[in-house]
Order: sequence, then structure tokens, then C-alpha cells
Amino acid sequence: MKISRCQHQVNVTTPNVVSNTAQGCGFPVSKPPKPEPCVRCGNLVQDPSFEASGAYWWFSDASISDTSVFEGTAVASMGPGVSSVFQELSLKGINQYPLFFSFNAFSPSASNNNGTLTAEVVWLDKENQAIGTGVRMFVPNDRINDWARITFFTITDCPPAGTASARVMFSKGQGIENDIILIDGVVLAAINKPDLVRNGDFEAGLLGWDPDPNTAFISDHKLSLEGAGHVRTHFNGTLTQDIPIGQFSKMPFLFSFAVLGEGLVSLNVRIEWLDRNNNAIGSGLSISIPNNTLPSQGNYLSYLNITEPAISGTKTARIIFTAQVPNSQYYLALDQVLFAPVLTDNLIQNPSFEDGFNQWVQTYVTLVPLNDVYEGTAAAGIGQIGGSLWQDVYLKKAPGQCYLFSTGLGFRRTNPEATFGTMLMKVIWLDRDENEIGLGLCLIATSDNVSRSDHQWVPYAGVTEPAPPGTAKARIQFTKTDSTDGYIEIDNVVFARLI
Ligand SMILES: [Ca+2]
Ligand SMILES: [Ca+2]
Ligand SMILES: [Ca+2]
Repeated sequence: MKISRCQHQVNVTTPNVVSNTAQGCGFPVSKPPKPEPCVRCGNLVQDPSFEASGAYWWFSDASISDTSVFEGTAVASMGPGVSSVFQELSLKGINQYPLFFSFNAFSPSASNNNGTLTAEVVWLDKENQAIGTGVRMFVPNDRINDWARITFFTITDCPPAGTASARVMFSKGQGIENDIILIDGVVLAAINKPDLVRNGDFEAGLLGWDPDPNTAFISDHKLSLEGAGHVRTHFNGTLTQDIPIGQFSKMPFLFSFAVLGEGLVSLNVRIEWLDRNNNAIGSGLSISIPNNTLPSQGNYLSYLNITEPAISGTKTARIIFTAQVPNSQYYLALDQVLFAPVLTDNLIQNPSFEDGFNQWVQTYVTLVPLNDVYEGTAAAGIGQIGGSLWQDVYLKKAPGQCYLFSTGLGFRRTNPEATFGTMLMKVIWLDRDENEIGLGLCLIATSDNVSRSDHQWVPYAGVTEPAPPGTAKARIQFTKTDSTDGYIEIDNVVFARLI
């Protein structure tokens, strides 16, 4: 592990950070901090992709499998029946910051009843006693299936004083038939602030949310991604929440949600900045999901974005979901909305290929202008001969800092026997002369992407190691091998600092 500038300073800065966070979990009372937070910032999970034969994980009725791998060459396979997989990890240097938590789940089994899944982070003191729960997600038993992979995103609360380590644990309930749940790509990394959304998981009905008209977006309990509640609409309409962010003015925000659509439904999502009189004074984010994307997904699809920084004078952020549901036989459902302050906006230029390949460099990549892209009107596609795509991103004061990387990958086949090849996604550190000085992250999306649909989007996410001394830029690079009748598309690329 490289010694970073930040790690040298941990002991020096810890008292300040703790006093900042002592009042309500890092919410400053007056001015927002302009932190150079000196926090252990990379992925805290050891062997996050189960590539080391489970050496760092405890398995009960689980094993390492090579079928339907999400990332790398191996996955944790839970079941049949009751199973648990967990790891205890040190939180040294986390300084009571909350944690961003992500993982992917899928089932290779045709069973529609693979058992329930809980995913939790438990705070442990130095005697290894549980002293609190950071997050506990419940996934209903018919949610994880062989239709589509689901990438989950959530944020814990702040570890209480005295927290020394954390237990990250997945627990699967009894299903029927050959019930299996695969887990892969686990990310647990410090984030600047907790989630600010009220009732973002819709477990308390529509508390905190404003549907318009009020027949749109009703509370529902039959199709949840997480927990036992979500919202669903069979009509055109909007769903809005206003979030006071006066104390976080000029900060960007991580924004995430998951959406399920049946039929030719589309969704537009905006974040607007409002002043003290509730007048809109700017836009932080606008994304659109075209009407062929969700029906081919066959399950919830999650999105992860970073807003522009809130503009001066912003007191409130307004989240606005606008659903287009042209036929009441169709529906659109939402669950698991997150909105949390982070340190930078999205550092990728033209992240969604809405301006073609402007800012990107590519070899054998085609622009895909279809109405089933992940976001907007276009994606970048790499086909049968393979290809590569990259962008160099300027970084400010990078040494010692870590960055969140995420993207949607679309697996499109024109033949049931198609292979997709392998997509490598790398973050490479560059010095000011563009010499390559280190590898920050490498994610491997494999060809073994068994799903029932001919086109499906799968979100990938990872957190880099700390950038080494001399880092001035990062190259965000995608490379795909050749394949037969299978294409992998790229859309909605994110690279930003969480802490
Ligand atoms: Ca793996
Ligand atoms: Ca829910
Ligand atoms: Ca796009």
C-alpha cells in the first residue's frame, strides 16, 4: 500500500474532524466545512470481488462459484437454503464518516423464490461487540432472479463514538427449488455526509414526498426493491421532494435511485436549486431514461449520478421525478432514493455521450443512438472486434485522495448464442507529463453475463486506491475483447470524490 500524504496526517487532523462530527453526524451548524478530509478513502472491503477463494470472508452454506460472474472471475454463491457471508473490517482512519455501500446480486437459478436477502453493516467496538447498525437492507424473496442483475447502492449512518471496525454481512433466507443468490463487487467506502432524503426508501408511504396529480405515485408494497414499500404510478405524473441544503451550499451531491418499468414508460429526473423564496435559480442535474430501456430490463435498474455544485444562494434542492406512462396497463415504480453531499462534481466531460465522442478518444467504438440507452439519447458501443475508449481527467490536489468510478454497461446480443467478450475498466494515474504512474482501479466485466433479455444495463461501481504523489490526471479507460454477436455499451460514466 502506498503511503499517502493523507495517511501521514491522520493523527494530526483526527481531533478536528471528530469535533466537527460530534454534533449530529457531521452536520455543521453554521458554515459548511471546506474539508481536505484526511480519511482512509479507498474500498475498505478485503477481497471485495471474492477472487481470493473467500480467504477474507466467513462463509456459511456458501461457496465460491464461477457461473454468472459480475466482476472478475468469481462470485460468492449463497444457498441453496439459508446462508450467510460476512467480513469484519477495520475502520481505522474513517473518523466517524458514514460509508457508501454497494454490491451486485443475481441468481443463476430459474427459481422465482430464491429467498430473502439482508445486507447490513454493523458497527463493532474494539472488543468486537456490536454497538450499532449502520444500515440494514432487506430484499424481498422474489426480487433477485435470473432476469437481471441488480446493483444496490446505499449509505450508512455515521459510526458511533467507539467504533473500531465494521461487520459487512449478507444473509439469505430459505427459498424453494434450487434457490441461489450470487453476491459480487462489494464496495464500502467513506462518504462526506449521510443521505439527506426523507423516507427515500418509501417505507413510510409517501411521507416527505409530493405526488402530482395525487393519483400518480401511490404507495405500494408488492414490488419493492428494498424493504417492504416503494411507489408506483400507472399514469403520467411527478413526484417531488424538497430538501433543505442551506448548510451545504456550493457542494455537489451524489444522487441515486432505482426504477422498475413495465411497458413503454419513460422517466425524467431533475434536481433544481431553489432560493429562500422557493424560486428555481438553477439546475443541478437532468437525466432521462428513454421508453425502451426499462421494459427490456425486467427488474429494477439503479442509477448513480453526481449533481453540479449547488449555486450560490441555494437554500433547497428539489428532486423531481417525471414519469411518462402512456397506458394504465403499464407502470413505473421507484425505490431507494439517495442524496448526499460529496466533494466534487462529476469530473468526466460528456459522461453520457450526448455530445457524441467529444472529450473521449476511441478505437473501434460506435455511437449508439437508440431509445434503450441507459440515459439520454446515445451510448458508446464496442462490438465484435473489440475496441477501446478513454478520457483523461484533470484532478486537483489528487495525491492521497480516492475517487468513485461508476458506469452503466449495456449487454446487447443479436443471437441467443452470443458472447460479449470481456470489458476492462481502469483508472490509471498520470503525472503532469502524462506518464502512467500507477493503477487506481481495475474492474473486469466478464462475458458470462447470463440473462434472459437481449439487451440489459448493469451498473458497475468501484472506489480507487489513494492517488500516489505526483498525480495530476486520471485516465478513465474502457477496453473490450472481441466477441460473437454480442456488444457492450457504455453510458453515464461517473468519476468523483466522495470524501
Ligand atoms: Ca468477483
Ligand atoms: Ca423500499
Ligand atoms: Ca447517454
